[in-house]
Parts: sequence; C-alpha cells; structure tokens
Amino acid sequence: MTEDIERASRAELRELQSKRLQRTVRHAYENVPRYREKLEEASVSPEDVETIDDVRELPFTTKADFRAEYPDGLFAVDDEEIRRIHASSGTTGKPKIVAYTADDLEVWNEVMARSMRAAGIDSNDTVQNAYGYGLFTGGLGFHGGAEALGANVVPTSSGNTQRQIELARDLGSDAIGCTPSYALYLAETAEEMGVDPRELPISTVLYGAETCTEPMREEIETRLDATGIENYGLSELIGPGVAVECHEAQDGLHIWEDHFYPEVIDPETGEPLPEGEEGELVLTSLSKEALPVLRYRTGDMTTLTYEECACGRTMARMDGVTGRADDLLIVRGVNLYPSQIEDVVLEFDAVEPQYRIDLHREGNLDRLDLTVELAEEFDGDRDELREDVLVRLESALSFTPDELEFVEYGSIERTEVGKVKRVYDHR
Ligand code: DLL
Repeated sequence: MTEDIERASRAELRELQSKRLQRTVRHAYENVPRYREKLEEASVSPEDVETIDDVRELPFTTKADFRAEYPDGLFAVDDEEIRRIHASSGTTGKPKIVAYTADDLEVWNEVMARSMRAAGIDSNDTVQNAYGYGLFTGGLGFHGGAEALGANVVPTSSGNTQRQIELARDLGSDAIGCTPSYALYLAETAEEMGVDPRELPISTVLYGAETCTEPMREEIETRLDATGIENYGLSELIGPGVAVECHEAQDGLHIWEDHFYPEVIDPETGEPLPEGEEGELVLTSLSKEALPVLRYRTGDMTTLTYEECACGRTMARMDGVTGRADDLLIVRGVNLYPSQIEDVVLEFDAVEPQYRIDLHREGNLDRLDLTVELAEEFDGDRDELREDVLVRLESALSFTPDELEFVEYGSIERTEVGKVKRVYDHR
C-alpha cells in the first residue's frame, strides 16, 4: 500500500486529499478554539470544504499562532492521547512545541521509511543517525523511519565526530543522516585523522535541515564518494519526512502529498502562484491528529512541479529551499538569499565550502561583508581570485559585497551540533 500511493494517479490522490482535508478542517474547528475563531472570521465552516481546492479558502496559520498559543493551545486532542512532544530548533524566543498521538508517530515512521527507501536505502543497510537526539525532530524522526524500514540503525546522535568516523568504518555504515555542513565536517575530520573519507563505507548521505546548494552537494558527494540525497521537513508539520529526493533522478524533492498538501504563494500578497514560480511554501497537514495545521506559512522559499518524475512517483516535487523569507538580504536595492551567494562562490575550486556573511549598518546604508575560506592547497594570487569572484558575483547576481576577504583554510568555525550559521546580523 505505502509504495502504491507513491505512484497513484493524480485523480486518486486528489480524492484522498479531499477526504482528508475535510476531516482535518472539522477536527481543527471542533477541537482548537483558535482555529475555530480564524475559520469563523474567514466565514468558512467545515461543511464548505468539499474538495482539496477549497484549501485556498482557509486562513493561513503562522509562527505567530504558535507563539500566541504556546505551549499547547494548538493541540487538538486530550493529554492522555499524546505520546510524544518535540520542539522546533529556533534559537530565539520560545520554541514551537509540537505533539504526536500514537497514530501520528506511525505516520511519521512511515513517511520517514518511505523517504529512506526513495533515497535508495533498504532493510539490509546500516544507517548511522548523526542528527541530534532530543527535542529536535531530526534524531528520533530518522530513528523511527530506519526501524520501520527494517534497517539497522546506529544512534550516534550529533557531535563526537572522531567517534562517528571510527564507528562508520568499523560497523560498515551504508548511509548517514546529518546536516549538509556536518557531512563536510565529517570529511574534513576524517582527513585530519588520516582516514580517506572516500574509503568510508558510506554510500548515501541523507542530508537536510539546512539549505544546501548544488555546488555544496557536489562537494559532499566528491569528498565522501557517496550519493547526496536531500530531505526536507519541519517540526510544525511533523519533522523530517515531509519531502525527499529520489535516488533515481535526484531532481527535486517528492512531497508526501497524501499527508502534507503543498502550495506556493507570493509572500507579499498571499496569493497562490502557478507551478514553477518561486514563492513561500505553505503546507496543510492531512492526517495529523495531535496538531493539525491549516495552510502553515513555512517561510521557506521554493518552487513546485507536478511533472511526473523519471522514478515514476507522481507526487509533486519541490526544489531545494533557496532560503527562508526572513533570510532575504536587501543590499543596495538588490534582493538576494545567502544561498545565491554560496552558489556562485563555490563554483571556484580555489575556495572551501566555508563562508560567512556579516551585515552592518553604516548611516542609512546596509553593508555586507563576505568572508570565504581558501582551499588548503591554494597558492595562487589572492587579488586575482578576488577580482574573478567579484566579476562573477556581479554578472550572476548584479551584486558585489562591500568587502570580500579570504581567510586561511580552517579559520571559519565549524558547526558540530545543530544547524550551521552563515549570516551574522550586527545591525
Ligand atoms: O529541521 C526537520 C529536519 C530534520 C529536516 C532533519 C530534515 C532533516 P526544524 O528544526 O523545525 O525541523 O526546522 C525546520 O529547517 O522550515 C527550513 O527552514 C529548514 N530546513 C529543513 N530541511 C531543509 C532543507 C527540521 N532540506 C526548518 N533545506 C525549515 C533547507 C531546510 N532548509
């Protein structure tokens, strides 16, 4: 069943989504006062929801709703039905608390097992799970998925990098789950230990939780001699397991649309955008019990396509996330995301995939300083390199940083636990 649904016709999928949307809206309306108020304000009652297209009539849910209802005001079931709590990994303010019933956990395990299967992992594989265990959804989300798949899971959690490498080698880990920045750190640490990272048994890196550009993926794949498969998810919807690339095509992330209904909207106007146009991803949960979410504004910028994939899966695909709407930089009238800078800079072999962006305010103007690490073997002319990078940034993005500094290999701090930070806003 679970594999059939991945290749169901769009008509079958629509029917299932329509039924599940009806149930979700009714459940939210009846059990969450805030949803009831918002639906009434928008003059929508559960009976108005007939097909999945009616999702567009629903009001958005935002991070502000989570904040206002902290910790459990959005929960739609009684305490005794809740089996697990997690929290989002936000660094400022109160975390978003999320809850799961027994059925929610089962769905989560299933979508994670599906994601791993799509990544080319099977029940004979050993999966090393270097996502952090704890309130963060990465650790236990991957763990449950690997178990449901029947794989052997090694719960290393994050950090302790030398031991991760020894264990990967000694236990023959076929796959590793971790953030993209950590995958690179792992390769670097192996080299420092005198272990050739390409000789490690890892053949799949299931990376996610952070933005990863194409040149960054290539670095991961080359340095570890492995296939890099991106996965996407967020605590508010379930955790990891919302979308994943298939190993057959590695061409966009299949969204598990029987559980999470995607739209892309113009972040300014809130209007849905046509297929292929970039905007903010909005997700509606279609089966969640403990915490149903209606049209959640993820803040993540991406595009959607409904073209059938070479792998035969029929579910919509999203592009890798360009960045969060909040990360948009506006520098002298040019709008851009840090990932666009990464995309250009990492084209150069002379640099490492390690950089930082510092934002300052000077008078009324914003100032952006870019610091990039040089490759270990670099012995060329820095001024020439600077000129080349600046010309390339200008032609690709119509943008140049106020300052571009190159620093020695190893001088930008690595992130061993949690999500990497690339932008430092001093304004
Ligand atoms: O990061 C869930 C997760 C764990 C996904 C492990 C993948 C792997 P949160 O801590 O709630 O949940 O953070 C969610 O992280 O809204 C995105 O901004 C970002 N994010 C997640 N996956 C990707 C990705 C987990 N593949 C927030 N690319 C999301 C870019 C991502 N950003």
